[in-house]
Amino acid sequence: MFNRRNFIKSTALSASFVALNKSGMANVLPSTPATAAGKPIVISTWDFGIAANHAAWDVLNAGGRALDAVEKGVQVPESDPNNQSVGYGGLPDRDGKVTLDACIMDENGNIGSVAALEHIMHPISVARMVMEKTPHVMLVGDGALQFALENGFKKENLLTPSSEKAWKEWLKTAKYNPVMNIENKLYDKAAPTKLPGNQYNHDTIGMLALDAKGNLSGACTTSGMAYKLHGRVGDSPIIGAGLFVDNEVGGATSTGVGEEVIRNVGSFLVVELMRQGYPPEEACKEAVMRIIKKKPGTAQQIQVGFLALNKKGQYGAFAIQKGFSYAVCNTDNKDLLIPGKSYY
Ligand code: SD4
Repeated sequence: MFNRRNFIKSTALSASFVALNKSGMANVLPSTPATAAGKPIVISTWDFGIAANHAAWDVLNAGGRALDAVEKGVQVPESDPNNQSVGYGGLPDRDGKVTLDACIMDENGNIGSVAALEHIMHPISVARMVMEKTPHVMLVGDGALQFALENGFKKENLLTPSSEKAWKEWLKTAKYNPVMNIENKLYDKAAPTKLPGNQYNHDTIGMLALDAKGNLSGACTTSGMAYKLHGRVGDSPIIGAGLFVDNEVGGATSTGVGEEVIRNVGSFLVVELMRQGYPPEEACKEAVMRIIKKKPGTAQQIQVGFLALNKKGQYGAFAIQKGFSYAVCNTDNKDLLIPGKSYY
């Protein structure tokens, strides 16, 4: 149960940001200015989030719903063949199959998710359809594909020649062993623009939006860890891990090694910390610290980043490793790219 003593203990890391007033409630000292009421905002992970935000912004700026904005937004990297970590063009699993994970959450707590889905360009839209047209919240594998095809989605080959080539190169030396966060090692330092994402790491797009009515929604989509075991599911389609939205408080999303995010129910944790009074960046930092504390050895080798947006339009992020970035779009800034702070 929540009590003042535990709250003070759990917020020790954030003492300079959160002060308690006389009644024991948190006074929030925001890390970013609040968005004026009625002013929408969208934020998303990595530098490819800039283009995705533009598509979301078109919806928000026209007075549209945050849910529509995040779906439209993340569709951009999903259909970009040059983005090797989301949707079409994503690096395959170790069997050469491109398998996609995605989820979506709206302002009313509705959720939809697909995992290990093959052959569909926009898994986020299948996830939305699961949310809106079925009594379920999650479909996986063949069942998710069957549902998509029954509902008019087209079956496509998502493995691009360059991703197939990269996979075949990997097969030569990998001994068929999946490697955690291999995306780090795939980064081509000689030609950094060849791969999407920011320095040393690139994966999932997680997007959070606040619309003019003050409602929040979020979306998360990825082709997951490159050369993973066939059937491996990461955090991205798991509500509470890769994404969580509470319209009273805020939303959070994650990128990086999904196993560690799932272990700590990361995005739910970030939102609950914001409910307790943590500013977004501090909430993300605390979630990162839980991962580091639980598995310090593993944490040195991997990247995980959290991104959060609260109900007032304040945002922030924190990652384990350097190199994480996120994109912000609102009335004042269309192409803001912010380097995420990190533990290392
Ligand atoms: C996942 N968070 O599937 C995603 C993205 C990723 O290495 O592949 N990370 O875990």
